[in-house]
Amino acid sequence: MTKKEFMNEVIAKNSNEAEFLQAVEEVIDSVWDVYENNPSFVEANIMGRIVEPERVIMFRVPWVNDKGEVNVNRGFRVEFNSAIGPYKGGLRFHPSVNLSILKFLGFEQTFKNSLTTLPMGGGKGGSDFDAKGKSDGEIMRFCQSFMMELFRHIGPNTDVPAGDIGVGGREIGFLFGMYKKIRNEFTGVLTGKGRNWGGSLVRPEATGFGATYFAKSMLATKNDSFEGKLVTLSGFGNVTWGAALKITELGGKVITISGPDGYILDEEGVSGEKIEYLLELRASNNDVVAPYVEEYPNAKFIPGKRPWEVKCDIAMPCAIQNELDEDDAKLLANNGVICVAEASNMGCTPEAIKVFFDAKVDFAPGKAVNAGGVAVSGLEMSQNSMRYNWTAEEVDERLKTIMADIHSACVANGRVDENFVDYVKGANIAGFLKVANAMLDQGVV
Ligand code: 2IT
Repeated sequence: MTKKEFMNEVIAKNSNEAEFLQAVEEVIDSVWDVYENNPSFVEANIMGRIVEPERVIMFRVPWVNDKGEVNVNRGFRVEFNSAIGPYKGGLRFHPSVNLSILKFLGFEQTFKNSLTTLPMGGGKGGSDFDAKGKSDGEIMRFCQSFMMELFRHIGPNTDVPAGDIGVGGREIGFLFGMYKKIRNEFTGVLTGKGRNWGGSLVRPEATGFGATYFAKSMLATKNDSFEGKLVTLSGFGNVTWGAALKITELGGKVITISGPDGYILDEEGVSGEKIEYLLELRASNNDVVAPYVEEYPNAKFIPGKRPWEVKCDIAMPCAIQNELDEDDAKLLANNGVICVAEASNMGCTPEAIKVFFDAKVDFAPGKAVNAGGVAVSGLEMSQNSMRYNWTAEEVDERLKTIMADIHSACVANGRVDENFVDYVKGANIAGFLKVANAMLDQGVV
């Protein structure tokens, strides 16, 4: 079967799942040669099996709002691949959530988790629940109802969810409390827990810190660094927060953040207390960044636009899939960007990635750049198993080593020439090989 024939079959089977097909196509493009040149992979139909989730669970989530009205949302858990460890991946609560989005995320997670070097399979879940304008009590009742079904499908050796968009420390607390009550078990069934009840130090910062360490390695291949660089970030949640902290520490200046309402341009730099203010913005449950300029009047709010029109040296999308398209990529390239490190999952469209590739701008994909989040989730699982906590320094050192190893794996599998690395290809091949070989060892399951 040719690559094209294979892809056509996947399209026919999943024709209404645009995001999932986008994620599959990227991986197939990168790994097909490696796959075809390994007859045992082809004989075991690894590719046919790897694009099919092992299990998809979809369920009703009923809950009562503060007015006493009965609401219903849709809940999901996509258990994509358990070849190298228990299913592992976040829960996303966002009105855009559907099966296509969770399948793309679960598929990506499988290769990302493989890259971390830790024993974790791939999964993803969530709900189309919209937290905007909801009270804490409503969020708690929703999380409890969600767990009343999810609990029967997960466990510390089976499937270990964590947070993603719309699911942070507060939601993990409500979910964990209900799991513990139903099972009568205190286990490491979720990661991203609070530090007093089994959480790992540095987990909140891990995705943003890890993405910055990865970008630092990309820059280092050109004997460059963050020192004195202008950096544009999108988003204003957990990933943006962690990235802003670490970039500022490394001497870079973060000049933008963004929300669904537009972006903030702060030429003085989003630093110091302004970074902590992001947490306040997020906690307000309004999903807007405009209030930043009321707090810091020297900054500008540009409504309805994305931050990629701002001239910068380094750009790091930190919000959501397909948040940076072909036109955005052209603006960045024409403005002289040298490095684009995707911290969101599939933040750039395929057309945008092609623009970076053609302009020889260093670009690395989310599954490599943002793997620090799930890596520290893996370290949280290790600490829970040991019934022991590492210090922040110990966790951060391990995170640095993991991100450096992922960067090396991308370079080893993606080097094009002396001056250019195809990080997309490198990440996909390195992530794929480990999972494919494990599937081969375990027979047709
Ligand atoms: O996209 C991701 O890697 C996450 N949302 C984190 C998953 C995890 O299990 O920590």
